[in-house]
Amino acid sequence: MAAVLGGTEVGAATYIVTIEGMEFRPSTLMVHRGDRVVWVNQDIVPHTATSADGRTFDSGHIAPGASWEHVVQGDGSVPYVCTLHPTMQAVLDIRKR
Ligand SMILES: [Cu+2]
Repeated sequence: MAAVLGGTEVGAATYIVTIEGMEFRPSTLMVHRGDRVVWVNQDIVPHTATSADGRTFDSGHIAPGASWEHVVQGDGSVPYVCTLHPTMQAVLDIRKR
């Protein structure tokens, strides 16, 4: 379940994706364009959140205990992975506002 923390622009929200147990939680997150997503790494190893196309977004290494945030652009279903552990897969489902 994603947490909604409120927004910095009208209508925009902030969502948390927890990385824990070698999984992105939630594995599918519905957001709107312009929303902020924060990936929080609660594992003891680094991870990344990298769009499967390698271009839409790429966190680089997120250290244990660290986080990375990104304002969502684009549209539609955007699969992403951890490049360090390719079995870690999840999806941002991006809707138009
Ligand atoms: Cu990983």
